[in-house]
Amino acid sequence: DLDLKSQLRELIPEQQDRLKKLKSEHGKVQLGNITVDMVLGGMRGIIGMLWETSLVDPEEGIRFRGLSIPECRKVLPTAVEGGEPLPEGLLWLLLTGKVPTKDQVDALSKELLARSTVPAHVYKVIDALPVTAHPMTQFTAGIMALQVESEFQKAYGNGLPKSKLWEPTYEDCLNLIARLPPVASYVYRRIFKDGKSIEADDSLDYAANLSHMLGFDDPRMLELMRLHVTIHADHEGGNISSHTGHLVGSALSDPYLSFASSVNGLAGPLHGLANQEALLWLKSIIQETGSDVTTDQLKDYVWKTLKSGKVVHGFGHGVLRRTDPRYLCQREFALKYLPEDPLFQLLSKLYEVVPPILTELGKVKNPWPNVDAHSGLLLNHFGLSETRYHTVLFGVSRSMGVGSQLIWDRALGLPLERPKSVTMEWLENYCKNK
Ligand code: FAM
Repeated sequence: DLDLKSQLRELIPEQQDRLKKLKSEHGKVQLGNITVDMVLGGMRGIIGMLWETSLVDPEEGIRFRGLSIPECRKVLPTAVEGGEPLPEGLLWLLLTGKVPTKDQVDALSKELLARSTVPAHVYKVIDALPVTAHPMTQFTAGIMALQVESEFQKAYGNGLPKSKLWEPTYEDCLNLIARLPPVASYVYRRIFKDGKSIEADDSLDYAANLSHMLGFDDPRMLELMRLHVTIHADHEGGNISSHTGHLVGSALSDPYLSFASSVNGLAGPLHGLANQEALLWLKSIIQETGSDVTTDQLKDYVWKTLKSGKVVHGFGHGVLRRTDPRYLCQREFALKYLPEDPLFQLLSKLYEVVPPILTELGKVKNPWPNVDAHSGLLLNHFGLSETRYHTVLFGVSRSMGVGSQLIWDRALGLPLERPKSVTMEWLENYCKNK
């Protein structure tokens, strides 16, 4: 069957039963102890959320519905033989837990294209901002403007029963995912290309069209965009953008409101904006030292960065304890398509230099590089050199992860999220009595 929504309709009842059984049979099973450190430490390590679409293992990294990144690159349908996966295939996998056929992926590409018309007022909202506004600000403004067409909000207002809320959530999420490439490319062309937008090409898949509308038609760039949109889609539920989308959605805010919140979280430098910061940092090294930088010069530069109170963006992680497989697959891509690129060569040297220094600091739990160390230089290589724009593309991709889980949140009838907070006084008194 080529229709994603009817596949979901079949899957949902069995997953609802599974959740009911889990609750009734194991609801009282303990999942570990919460320490004061965890409460003071940004809830690190507290299991507190159901997230069906992906799971991060600290050593192996992300698995989308059980499949690692190398596995996804093997089994998901591609546009080019032996090439990068089509992100539509990942979306199908996230939603159904099943690897789609090429025909199913092609049908979904067409469906997304058919849903991609952006109402004119959205562009007016973006145009009302100064062209100097950060691309992420222009992007979220566009998402908020898309919200006007939310089917969820209408259906909720009309009293649609809770058990059916997943349907307008599905409609909103697919429309949102479909409309982000034109909105994102509008922002890019408005800021950097004198506002001359490019129409979608009906013959192209989702990521290729995104690249095309940005103004990049090199087949290698189309492959890069397919890889980029695939690997940035989801990273289990606790990262800031995914968690925020899920949290806001739990108030039954519609998917546009929920996802706009995700994107605002993504715009923080410790999260998605790290890709911008990481590339600016690489460029600053070349500017100061030239491209023939020695290992000692690099070590000095890293220490200088740390001593000035900054973090080394693109390194470290809240959950991962090894090199991010999203970094590694981008490294593979670079070795295949741009081994001579000076920024890539610089990053390869930093891959040797930074981890021992971060380890020497003594407090960094993971000294290895994450996804954001690598993504910017790849885009830069093919001409998308406007670093401040890069996080917008992360945002386009993240809509697939946040959207898939939002659909399941409503299908499973997950409740309002409301963890308990306490004051220092409360903790002091509690610990005194222990
Ligand atoms: N450079 C310098 N210091 C670092 C560091 C880095 N790359 N990574 C961690 N630390 C410090 C951290 O600031 C903290 O110091 P204080 O106790 O003085 O505040 C200490 O080491 C312990 O931190 P941690 O437990 O190892 O990490 P957290 O779980 O608190 O934070 C990150 C995780 C990602 C925020 C952190 O590693 C970081 O700031 N990295 C640089 C920014 C970055 O690349 N973010 C992108 C993460 C990503 F994959 C994504 O979300 N897209």
